[in-house]
Amino acid sequence: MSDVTELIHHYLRHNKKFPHVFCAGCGHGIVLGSLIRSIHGLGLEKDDVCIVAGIGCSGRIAAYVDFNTVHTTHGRALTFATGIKMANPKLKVIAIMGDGDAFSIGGNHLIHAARRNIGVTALVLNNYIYGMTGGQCSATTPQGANTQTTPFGQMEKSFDLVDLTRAAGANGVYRGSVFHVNMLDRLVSTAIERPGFNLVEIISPCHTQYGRKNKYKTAVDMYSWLKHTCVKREKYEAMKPEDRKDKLPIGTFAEHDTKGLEELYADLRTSLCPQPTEAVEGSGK
Ligand SMILES: Cc1ncc(C[n+]2csc(CCOP(=O)(O)OP(=O)(O)O)c2C)c(N)n1
Ligand code: SF4
Repeated sequence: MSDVTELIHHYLRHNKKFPHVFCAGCGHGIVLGSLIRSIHGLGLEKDDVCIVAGIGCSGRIAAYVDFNTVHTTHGRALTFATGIKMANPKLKVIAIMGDGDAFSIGGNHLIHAARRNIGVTALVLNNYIYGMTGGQCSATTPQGANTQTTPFGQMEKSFDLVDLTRAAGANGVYRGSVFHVNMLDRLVSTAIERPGFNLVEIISPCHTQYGRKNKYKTAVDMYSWLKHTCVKREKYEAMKPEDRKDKLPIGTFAEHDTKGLEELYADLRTSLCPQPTEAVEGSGK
């Protein structure tokens, strides 16, 4: 059995939940592979991990992997993830969300999860659109882009997920792309390993709903765009401002070692009650 087949058999609910729903060429399948390789590479046991997802094509990933999994409601993955982490801090809790899920309907939960620095890894699969429901615009749809709900071009400005999450106080902020898979594996592994709230924005193209309305008719067109648009952060910062136009930096944007909320909470409990009181035999207590 090849290494890849072994991983598939070990980590996927391959005999229950497949065939998958992703369109051929969708970036979300590449993220699924990266997630599995990262968890495997970190040597985590399946029961050490809890995957929490919202609703969307991206959210289907939770159904396919054989960890503890919770497929929650649209926009609320981080609320469930926060509760799970506070109840069982030993779990590696990973929330998987689309841009609509995380930054449109779920935007409020996202900024507060970052502010609280709760020990959750957030993987945001940004395809600039609501993929599952037919291609409505989201909070990350670029200005001028055509969508089902902006047939004359998006007029609103879009969020920069890296800037927003960094400003909200997350410990770790990263951006990767599904075209740059080795780097993506490294970023996802780092975000899982580190303390506090760590977010990876993953540019994961949807040619079906976004690309075909915006001059990228095929998946290949979208991957070619990723190849030419994404540049490593260090290289991007060394570029002249006029050369940065239409480029997207990828890599590490923030990395702090602050304790996560669940660790601060455990410290507080210890300080309030240094030695657990033992029940006195026969006292009924
Ligand atoms: C409360 C609620 N509102 C709206 C919906 C409908 N809905 C399901 S998925 C989705 C958008 C998904 O887009 P995104 O999160 O970007 O993920 P993608 O499908 O692009 O991966 C919407 C609006 C819902 N299920 N629940
Ligand atoms: S609609 Fe878009 S996001 Fe959904 S599976 Fe197809 S390509 Fe992927």
